[in-house]
Amino acid sequence: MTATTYDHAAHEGEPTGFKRWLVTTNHKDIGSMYLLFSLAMFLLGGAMALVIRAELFQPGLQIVDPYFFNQMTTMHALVMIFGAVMPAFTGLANWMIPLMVGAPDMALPRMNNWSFWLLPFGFAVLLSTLFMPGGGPAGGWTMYPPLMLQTGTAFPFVIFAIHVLGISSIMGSINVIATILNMRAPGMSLMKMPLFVWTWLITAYLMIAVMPVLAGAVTMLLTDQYFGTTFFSAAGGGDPVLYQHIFWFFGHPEVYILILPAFGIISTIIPTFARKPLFGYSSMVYATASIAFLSFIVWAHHMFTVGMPLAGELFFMYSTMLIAVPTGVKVFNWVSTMWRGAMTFEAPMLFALAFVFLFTIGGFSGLMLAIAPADFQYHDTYFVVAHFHYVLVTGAVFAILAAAYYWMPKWTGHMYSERLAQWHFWMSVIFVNVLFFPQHFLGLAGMPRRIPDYSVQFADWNMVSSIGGFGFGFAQLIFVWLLIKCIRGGQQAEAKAWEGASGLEWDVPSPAPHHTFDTPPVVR
Ligand code: HEM
Ligand SMILES: [Cu+2]
Repeated sequence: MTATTYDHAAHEGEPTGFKRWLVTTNHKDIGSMYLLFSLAMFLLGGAMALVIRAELFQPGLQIVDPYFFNQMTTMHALVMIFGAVMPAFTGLANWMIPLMVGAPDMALPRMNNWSFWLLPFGFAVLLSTLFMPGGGPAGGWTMYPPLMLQTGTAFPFVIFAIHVLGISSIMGSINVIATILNMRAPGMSLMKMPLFVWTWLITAYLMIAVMPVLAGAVTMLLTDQYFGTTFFSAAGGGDPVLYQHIFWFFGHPEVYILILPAFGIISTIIPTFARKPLFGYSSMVYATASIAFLSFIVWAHHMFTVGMPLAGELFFMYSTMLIAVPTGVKVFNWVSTMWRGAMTFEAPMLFALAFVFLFTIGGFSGLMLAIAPADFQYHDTYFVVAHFHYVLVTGAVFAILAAAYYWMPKWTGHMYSERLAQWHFWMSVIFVNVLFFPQHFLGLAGMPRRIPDYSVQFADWNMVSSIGGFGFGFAQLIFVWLLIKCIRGGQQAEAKAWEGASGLEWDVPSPAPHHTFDTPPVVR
């Protein structure tokens, strides 16, 4: 290695304009790109959801052709999962993990650049399929055969896009693990790491374990379609249920990939605004690890109705219920942290509190779905849709919004407008319940999911749900407006923007300079 002197402030000779962003290896630049990309995908996926809710406003077929409706349900899920929630977490990881562990950057900065830039490419391919002959994929985000094999020209492009997105996730995860394990400041032992770092470490291992399984599943679809294999075709000795097993062996850990970093965020924010240290730090770490382990042995709760042997139904039912134990530990710890705390209710705390209440509702409906005989009733109804939107929207998305408010002063150097943020929160929390709570009733009454038309007895709650959908969508525009305002100016943020905050990220100025911790801080 040669020693180089490097002018940190001026960046002489470095590209400017678009090229600067194209070639950047700085974790803060890359973090910002991930976050903005995620916001763009959140708005696009939201627009797709509004197409769905507009069509479902009334019974009958009014606005879109049913085939396009199916493309919207499929693409909405793929865009939200792979484009909005996962990149938002990776953006937060990029920005915050080096700051939280006292590292100058991510361990593998060039790979970091590559992980990000694969994303817009993968999504360009995926979204372009909507304009291909036969349209985009329409068989649901789970891509079950034989239905998925009816996709037109789009078929191989969708599979290629999934591979690209998977590679991006795996590279991002390798980077997170390498950074956490090798770049911690002296004194920062594993059990002193902030919980956001812990939850991400565990998430990264989950991702490396299961993204290849998804890649395998979709590659088998590809060879079934074009190369004469019959993995999933009974006519050739295969079995379509095999696909479901492989997909959900990926799919269930995936839903925890979408929630564990959120747990880390909530465990960071609640202590700050309750002005008390987190209750039960080490039990939080062990609970996260237990959830990650259990997530590998519950997958068939998504397929209780395929005709498994009774022993299988029981195994997957009880193992799924077991997840409620570590999850309960977490909720208990969050509540105990607040107990007798000196709480204030700025936007990050409001979103975190809403998370604790509403994510728990999603956990309870999950437990209902885990009861195998009951799931025969609920499976593939709107009850499932209500369940996963509580855990994903009021869970994952609310945590991401909480994190955005919490660290926005660190990113931009300005305090956001608390007045707009309160509007955003209250509009969001009201409308999101108007949107998703009635879907429980629809599901229990038997309304199937993924349909463009429905029987008239479902009309009232669908209308309510659609009104909630448009309200929630509109509320997010407040956030966009607030964000633009905060980037452009506003009250100067202090290094430690929140009175009760702790952690190394609050030791560096706001906005965080381009390079931080060139000399590692020492953690006692
Ligand atoms: C408290 C723990 C949880 C339990 C017991 C649970 C249980 C279940 C069960 C049994 C199903 C299958 C329902 C059916 O199709 O009939 C399901 C579906 C689903 N869950 Fe959960 N769940 C839990 C937490 C979560 C979390 C944390 C997430 C994501 C952040 C999540 C996301 C989903 C999704 C996306 C589906 C639907 C997948 C699909 O069919 O498209 N769940 N859950
Ligand atoms: Cu699951």
